[in-house]
Amino acid sequence: MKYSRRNFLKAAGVMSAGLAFGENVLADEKKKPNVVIIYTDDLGYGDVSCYGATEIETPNIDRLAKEGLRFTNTHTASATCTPSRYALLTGEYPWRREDTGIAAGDANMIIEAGRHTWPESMRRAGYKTAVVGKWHLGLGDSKIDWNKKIAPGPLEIGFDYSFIIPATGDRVPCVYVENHEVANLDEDDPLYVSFKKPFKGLPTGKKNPELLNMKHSHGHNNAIINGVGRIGYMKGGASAVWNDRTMAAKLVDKACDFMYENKNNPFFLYFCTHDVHVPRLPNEEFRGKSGMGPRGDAILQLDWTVGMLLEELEEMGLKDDTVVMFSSDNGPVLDDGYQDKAVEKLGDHEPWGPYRGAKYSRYQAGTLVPFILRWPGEVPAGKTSDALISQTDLFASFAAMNNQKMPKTAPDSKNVLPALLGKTENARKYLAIDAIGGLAVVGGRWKFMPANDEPKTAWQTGIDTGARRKPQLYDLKNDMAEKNNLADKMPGVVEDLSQKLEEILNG
Ligand code: NG6
Ligand code: CA
Repeated sequence: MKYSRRNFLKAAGVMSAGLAFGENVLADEKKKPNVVIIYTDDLGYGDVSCYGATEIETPNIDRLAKEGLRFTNTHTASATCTPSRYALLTGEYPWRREDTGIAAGDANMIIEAGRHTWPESMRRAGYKTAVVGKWHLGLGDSKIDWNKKIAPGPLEIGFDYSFIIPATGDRVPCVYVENHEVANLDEDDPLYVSFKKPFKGLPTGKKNPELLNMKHSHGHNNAIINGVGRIGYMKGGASAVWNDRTMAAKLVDKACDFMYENKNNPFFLYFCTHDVHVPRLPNEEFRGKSGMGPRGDAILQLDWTVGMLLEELEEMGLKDDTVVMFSSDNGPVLDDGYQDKAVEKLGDHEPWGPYRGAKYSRYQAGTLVPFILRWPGEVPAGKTSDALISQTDLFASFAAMNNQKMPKTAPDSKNVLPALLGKTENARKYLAIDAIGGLAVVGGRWKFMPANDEPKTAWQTGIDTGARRKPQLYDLKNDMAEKNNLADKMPGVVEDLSQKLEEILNG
């Protein structure tokens, strides 16, 4: 036996005495569980059958719910992608900074290199960490040359491995970045990107609509990549251009490789699907299968993705040793810029579930998303929890599980581990969210939205952002669809919640 301090303390029966904070001898006796978070894009509360969808079947996601705990009151930090992801990884509400809105395709890294983030915390606790999939938090710290080393990026904020879509599927460059480099780039065919001007001689969606396989409805009329108009222009890099139709499979493949390579030590995987964001170009296998057009087919592809990851875990014998979480970055949207029949073919499907609003909106459906956590044997199976949770809390909760200290730069992350493990429904008393329509605070049964002058309709999508020139107060217990504004009738509650919001803002 080696006389390490740990073994000595164990042998002496002094398990934790004198240990530095952060060193977790007790947890060490039992293997640390792997942690996988499947973070989907623009998937609504009502988009999956275990959350009430009746027009589409999502058996793999439902299986997670059957074997795990299904949460009904978990909010993203924001009703759009970049700010939600910023909060998830940093533990800081995004509106504390000005540069956390939807990031441009050539945005620089929003999270500072070296910051103590959730993945960094997992790494300090002994995990191997990876991000696979959509990033959308910026890269580099000056104008990016896509043919050279691209840094800082995920590897500078706590990930050991990264394979990412740099921004979104509808923004150039349409290439994967693996660690610090564009994957499969041929140096004889360099890649150039511009968000200002088209490249001479190359077609655009605006000028050459006849070349498009899927037409845009708004925006998305710049470079044509794989027959689809995108935001921004790019030239060259042909060997590196992704295939939209195999994107889901590619991401599954990379994620499974990472898990397999790390099957003998604890791993943390932040797996970000592109589904069901636009452009929706699912694989042939799913085409036409949902009867709802590409958006429904993309939901089926997403369900397949979840199934593949679960199967891989099972095959490796890691099902019981892995915490699997499933959620979304913001609420649902139908037409987000392409004519893909999402509106026309919706039928009776209700992506927002019983809630008001959608992506971009500060009404409930903007930020209230599916959230499932499975940990066989540790977390009750097939139950639901109404605990009020912000995705921002995952950082502090897993840090608590690993006896890791939280940094000061994560002021908005609360430890709700007992609620995540299904031991209690007491989690948060209050949480705040933001959207194109402004901020909102949820406290117990109440939701309050201060008056503001933000646009009432989200740009070109027609979505009601929830912005109003008058304050709004809703009783979520009796009016979950936020129809009946009680602000005039209940000035005391308005006063309390506006004070609470003020405290959060100054906190
Ligand atoms: C909007 C895009 C939308 C989508 C969104 C980001 C237009 C007209 N609309 O600006 O299509 O890309 O940004 O979505 O360009 S998110 O889920 O990543 O936040
Ligand atoms: Ca999104």
